[in-house]
Order: sequence, then C-alpha cells, then structure tokens
Amino acid sequence: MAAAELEKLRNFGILGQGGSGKTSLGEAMLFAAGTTPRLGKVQDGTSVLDHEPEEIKHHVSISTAFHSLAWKKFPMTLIDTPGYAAFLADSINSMRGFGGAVFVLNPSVGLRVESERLWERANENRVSRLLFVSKMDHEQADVEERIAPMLEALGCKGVYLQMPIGAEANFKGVVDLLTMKACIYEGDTGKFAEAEIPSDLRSAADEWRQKMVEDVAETDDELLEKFLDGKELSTEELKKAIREGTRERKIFPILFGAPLRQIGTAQLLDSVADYLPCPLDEGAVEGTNPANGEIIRRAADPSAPFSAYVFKTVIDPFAGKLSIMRVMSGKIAPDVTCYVPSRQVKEKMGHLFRLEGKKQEAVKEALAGEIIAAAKFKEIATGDTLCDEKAPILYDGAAHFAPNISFALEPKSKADEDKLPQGLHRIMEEDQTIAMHRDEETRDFILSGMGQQHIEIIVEKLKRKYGAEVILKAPKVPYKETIRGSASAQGRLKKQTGGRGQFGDTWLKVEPLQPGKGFEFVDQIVGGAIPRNYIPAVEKGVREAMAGGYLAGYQMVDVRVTLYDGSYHDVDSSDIAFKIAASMGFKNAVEKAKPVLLEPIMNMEISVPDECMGDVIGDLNSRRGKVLGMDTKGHTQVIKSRVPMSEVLKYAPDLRSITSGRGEFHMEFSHYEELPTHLAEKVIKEAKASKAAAHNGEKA
Ligand SMILES: Nc1nc2c(ncn2[C@@H]2O[C@H](COP(=O)(O)OP(=O)(O)OP(=O)(O)O)[C@@H](O)[C@H]2O)c(=O)[nH]1
Ligand SMILES: [Mg+2]
Repeated sequence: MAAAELEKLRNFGILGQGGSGKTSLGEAMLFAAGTTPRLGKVQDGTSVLDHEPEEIKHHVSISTAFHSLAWKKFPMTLIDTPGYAAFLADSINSMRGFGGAVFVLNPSVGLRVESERLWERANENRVSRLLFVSKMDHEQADVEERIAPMLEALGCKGVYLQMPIGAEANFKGVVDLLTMKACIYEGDTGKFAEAEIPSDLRSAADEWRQKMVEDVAETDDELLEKFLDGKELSTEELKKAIREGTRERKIFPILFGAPLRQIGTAQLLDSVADYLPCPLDEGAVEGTNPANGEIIRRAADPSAPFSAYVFKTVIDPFAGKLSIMRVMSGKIAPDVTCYVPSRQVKEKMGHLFRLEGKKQEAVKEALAGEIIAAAKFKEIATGDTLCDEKAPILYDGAAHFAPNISFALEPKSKADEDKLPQGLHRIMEEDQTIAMHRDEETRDFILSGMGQQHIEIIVEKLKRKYGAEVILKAPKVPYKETIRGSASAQGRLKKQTGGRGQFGDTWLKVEPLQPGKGFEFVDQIVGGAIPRNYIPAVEKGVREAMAGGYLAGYQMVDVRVTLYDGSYHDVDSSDIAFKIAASMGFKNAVEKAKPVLLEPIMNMEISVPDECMGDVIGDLNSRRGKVLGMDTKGHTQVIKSRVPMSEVLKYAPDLRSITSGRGEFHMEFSHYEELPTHLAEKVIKEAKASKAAAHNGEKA
C-alpha cells in the first residue's frame, strides 16, 4: 500500500454477540464491493469468512477472519470476529488490530452478556464504533423501543443517522437523515435507488432528523451555539462533527439493514468510510522502552522505526504458521530482522501475506497501520512485539483468559495417543486459552478451555488436522479437602532392617484456617526434642500429605499445622524418616479433625427469552443452584445465580434444549463450599474405586 493511501485505509472489526449476523454482514459487504462473485451464506456453508470446516459444520464463527475490499477508493480490511462466549478471547485479542468497528445489534433477541463483555473490551481498547441494527427483515415491531434499553445497558450515546423504511417482510431501505433522501431497495437484489422520502414518512423523518441534528450538535460547542441560535447546520458540518464524535467515542451512529437480503449494506460501507478512523486518526499507541521501562508513544507513521504487534496466530494447512500482526510504526518487508524485546530473541521476517478469507495474497511490504500475516516464524507467538533492535519498544501483551472447564481426553488407540500431544501443542499455538496436563493417576490427558463447545471443537480439530482421535470423558471436578475441627496426633516411624534403622517421631496439631488461607506451618519445638535440621523435612512431609488429601485424594487446604513435640535417634534419624513420620502424624491428626470435601461453586449468568425463564429456574433448583437476582433486558431475562460446578459440567446442551437454542450462559469460578455428606460419600467411594483400579492396573 502506498503511504498516501493510509489516510483512506479502514481496518474495521465486526463485533457483537453470537448469532447477531456479523458474518452475514461481512459477506454482504464483500459482495456489495464486488470482492466476491456471489453472496456467501453461513447457513449454506458458502461463507468465505466462516471457512474452517468446523465453522461450516456448526454454522458459527470460531476464529476471527480477515478479508480486504475496496469501497469507493477506500481500501478496507474487514475483520469478522466470533460472538459466542467460548470464542470471545479471539475477538478481544483481535481488537488490537483495529481502531474502528461495526457493532451489530440484534433487536429481536436483545442484548446478551457477550455483547456487554465485548463492548467493555472495545472501550478499553479505544475502538470507535458504528451501531448496526441487523436482521431488520425479522420480527421487528417498535424497533426504537427495542434499541433504547440496549443503548442504556451499554451506557452509550447512540445517534440515529437513518430511519428505517418498512419493517419485517416489508423492510425496504432507509431514509438518510443527513441528505434527507430515501434509499429504496429492489427486493433482494442489492440494487437500490435514491428517491424522495415517501409522503407518509415525511413528518416522522423530519422529527428523526431534528433529533439527529440536536444529538450531533451537542458534541461540539461551536455547533451547539449555532444550533441554539436557530441556524441551519450544513451536511458537511454535521458529517465532520459525526466523524470527530465517533472517533472520540462521544457518539455511536446507528444504521439499519438486513444483510441476508442485501439491504442497507452500501450505506453502512459509506459510513465506515466517512466516520470510522484511519490508522493515522487512531493516535499514538503507548509502549515501554524495554531498557528502562519509560513510556514511549508510536503513531502509525511509515517513516518511524518499525514495530509490530502479533495479535493472532493461525496454523494454515498449506502456508504453515501465520503470525497475524498489526504494523504499529514504520514498515516491514521479508528478511527484516525482528527483535522480540520480551524474550530478547531475533528472527527474520518471512514472506508477507494479506489474508483473504482462507486464501493469502503475497505482498512485498506493509506499512504502519496495515494488518498483515508473516509466514513461518519459529519463536514468535501471539502477544509478541516485534521491533527494530536499534529503537526497541514493547507493547502490552495479549489479554489472559483463565480456562473455566476441564475434560479428560482418552486416546482411541496407541497411535492416537502418540499424535495427541503434538496436535494439541499446535492448537495451543493458535489458541492461548487452553491448557493441558496429564493426570498422574489415571494417565488421562486433561484439557481445560473456555467452555464445553470450545473443548468439543478442539477435539474435532485434533481429528481433522492432526489425525488424533479421542473420546471426551466427563470433566473432572477439582474438589478440595479441609478440616472442620482441631486435633493432635503422633506420627512415629521406627524401622530396624539389618544395618542402619529409620527413626522419626513427631507430634502435630492441626487446626482449620479461614477459607482461602491455604497452609501455615508453625514450629514450636523447644529444647531440641527434634534437631533443627530435621524441621524442614517435617514441613515437607506435611505439605506432601496435604497435596495427596485424606478422604479422596484431593488437595487439602486451609489448615494450620503445628509441630510441638517429638523425639529422635542419634544414628537412625534422617530427613526421609522425619518426612514419613510427619506425613503419618498429619494423617492421624486429620482423621480426628472432621475432614470434609469442598466443591467449587460457579457464578453463572444465564440470558434467556422471557417465556423460558420459569423452566430455566426450575432446572437450576434441581441442580442445587441459588438464584441471586434477575435483570430484564428487552425481551431477555438475565438470571444471576450460583451453582455447584459438578451440576453444570454439561450445561450447554441442556440449556439449548430447554430454550430451543435461544439461551446463553457464561460462568466463572466463584468460591469453594462444603460438599453435602451424601454427595461426599459418593465422591469418596469413586476415588477409592479408581485408586484400586489404578493399583491393579499397575500390578497386571
Ligand atoms: N432474517 C435474517 N436472518 C439473518 C440476517 N443476517 C443473518 N441472519 C441469520 O442469522 C444467523 C446467524 O448469522 P451469522 O452471520 O452467522 O451471525 P454471526 O454474528 O456471524 O454469528 P457468530 O459469528 O457465530 O457469533 C444465520 O442463520 C443467518 O442466516 C438477516 O439480515 N436477516
Ligand atoms: Mg460469525
């Protein structure tokens, strides 16, 4: 791209909750700009944006997709992000690539939690936004009444730049409130003509315009004065104020459309060009000087030293690893040496590509402000800053997301088991929200992620891309153990086997601590009952015994252990003997101190249509859930509740069936509570059985 073109470049994200119509909008834009020969559809699997096989199969976006287009001499990069909770990390990380976005609202559903999370993150990332009210051909009475509570929940000042013409099946187009012309579409052809405002809509349109002018004037003192003096504001003046107000996020222009029927797309693209920022408008971005921690600011200036930020990594079946980055300053080309200040490594830039859906277009160089993919980096990962070693800068890394659910993966065969770690490792390069470890006892692979749907998709990818087939087993609940009472006991090891014996003797007291305090070790040995050099071994023995639990093998927490007496033998005592004695003493004390199991409790926010609320709450009660409160958002009820994790391990499909697919939920860990006795007995029994099975397996 030539430097002169940067002013026209628009990198814009498409953001919004799951299923709001983002990808369909992206497809309509690509088609309207003549980039694609026909309108791609999510439902038919013909979308160039939802191109991954798992996206095509499930009709949802899983990973952010990129495509360039040109609209009236404006080169644009469209960034279509996922909207469902399990995949939001990718959308949030992608916000580092763009300064402007189209935020899609779905008036027939209202606002769900995902929209609010995205909105907050877009605020933090200083993303300017247009609001696009989509699916206007859908059930749509009183659209303004539906939008008002959404704007309130988002806490933003929306300004209508258009008035819709017709509704539902009769939705035909929009009145442009700046030019006061009607744009009327011919059926679903995507063709439209400018016309006079139909006479029956004239007075409503005048009212809408008046409101728009007032809203826009309020963003600028000079304009406001003129407006209050009763003077006419010119279209140019209004446009300039809208552009500035949008850029500064004082206002959020509202537009309408129905992308599936190709209505409203051209006007939205005009607004992207007119009101969303170019990289130069986005202002300087802050980073630090890795040498001294000083703040440095870099604007998207192609003549500055080069720096780039990698916000996403993709493993492409043909091109291999692609590091998707935003050039923050200067320019880049293949063979440039990239310095990674966070790890002090250097790597040469590989071939550069512009991403076009699943395809890539090779380019020779890229300037500040452009989004570009570099092939085959070895060391460089998502979240890295790349820069000129002579002018180093370090930008903030990627946002961290803690996985909230774990499943056990059982390889189907030995061959699958061999392929699994390598495949997972590659998937983890693309997706930093998953974690994996091996269960010592069962030898299962434990995969943690952002939700059940997320884990299921990873299992599909493992099979398709890396040939590793696994069975998904019920997730494991990370129970913990603690004690409710205090007790003291002795732990004594005395062994005489031929030569040197083993001797250790400890007296320990255990007491409960406040929840969350973990572990405290108190040494009260006086008068040399146990020589000082054995005390660390005693503490180690206690810690190891705590990690192994007492009731069912789960980590014991919130216990104070006091070592208050003991004895030793001049020849036979050793670290190992004291370690074993301490562990015995700890178990003997715990046995008398009312040990209990603790279970993790989740905070859940469930959004459901009004009519499903009773069923969803009834179901929550049967899962030992507690409803904490309720919020109404349009026709959606948001239920805030606390539910034990063990009861909602497979909540997604159940909620889907109770609400016919219209419910959504988000959950995160809250705290631990005591597991009721009858359930604890079951967990203890299962733990014993699985230990016995593992033991027999070892012997066999
Ligand atoms: N009636 C109607 N349906 C639409 C329109 N746009 C999209 N849809 C439908 O809404 C559903 C979701 O559309 P998508 O474009 O996949 O939505 P999305 O926001 O990209 O979804 P995720 O990326 O998975 O969050 C699909 O069934 C679309 O066919 C529209 O303008 N009118
Ligand atoms: Mg999508």
